[in-house]
Amino acid sequence: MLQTSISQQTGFAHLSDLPCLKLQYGTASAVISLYGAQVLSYQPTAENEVLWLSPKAQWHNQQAIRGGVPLCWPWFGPASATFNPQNISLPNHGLVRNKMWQVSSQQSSADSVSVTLTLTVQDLPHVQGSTRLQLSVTLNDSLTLTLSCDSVMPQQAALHSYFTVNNLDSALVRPLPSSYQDKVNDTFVDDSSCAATFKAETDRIYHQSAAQLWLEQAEQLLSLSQRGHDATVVWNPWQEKSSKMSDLQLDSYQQFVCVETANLSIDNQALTLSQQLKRT
Ligand code: TA6
Repeated sequence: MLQTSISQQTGFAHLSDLPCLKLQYGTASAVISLYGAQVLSYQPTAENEVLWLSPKAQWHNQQAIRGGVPLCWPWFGPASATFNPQNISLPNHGLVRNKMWQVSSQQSSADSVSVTLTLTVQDLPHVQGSTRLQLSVTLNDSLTLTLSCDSVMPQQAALHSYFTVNNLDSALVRPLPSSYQDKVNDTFVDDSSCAATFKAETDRIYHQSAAQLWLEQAEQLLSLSQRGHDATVVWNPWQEKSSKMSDLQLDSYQQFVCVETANLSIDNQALTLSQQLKRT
């Protein structure tokens, strides 16, 4: 009989006082921090970690945890005027990475284990009243994260996933569109390779990306399926940026790449954004 469980645990890695949930489905496991509703670990089999957590990640003082799958909502990057009509000081990547979420439901079956976390936000800078955001996480032979908000309003979102890489030089993300927005050089680039490699600071938005992507490395392949997106963001800070980030070590850039499932439209819309991860 397949062993399945959902259990509360205090602490993960060096974050020893962090309230978490642990999901187990046979040999697969995942750990989710209630702070930020942030998946911090996904192991399809024991000791086979898919996600990357900075050894210098912190969760006190309202800091967002560096690693796992941070949730960016209701805006991505700096808040544009749509989200900041009063032009006040607002954090990068929205308001929910440093909030304590509630567990609203959980279920275990022979098919999967899943949990739903919920956060109610009062008075967003651009929308008065209360808005409810949900993250559902389902574990079986893959891990699926779904971020949803039923409110029809301007909202962006991203599942800002940090993936462990064993050899950055061989890491490759494809298939990607043949052009991208280069945020490092503030320009648009045509790239017939339709792939992202990591040879320098990389910060790219690929608009209208495909539903099925692959993160390829020398000896392993990760399937990344996405739904409800209109873009994929690919990021690696490289050495200089890493050196300026207090929650990264100098060599951290060599250990991860971010491949982010995003919805960057600012139209009035409800949100359902999913990323499914599977080692193949
Ligand atoms: O997704 C890429 C990016 O927008 C980069 O520009 C960089 O800012 C990164 O996210 C990390 O942002 P954070 O606010 O988590 O430091």
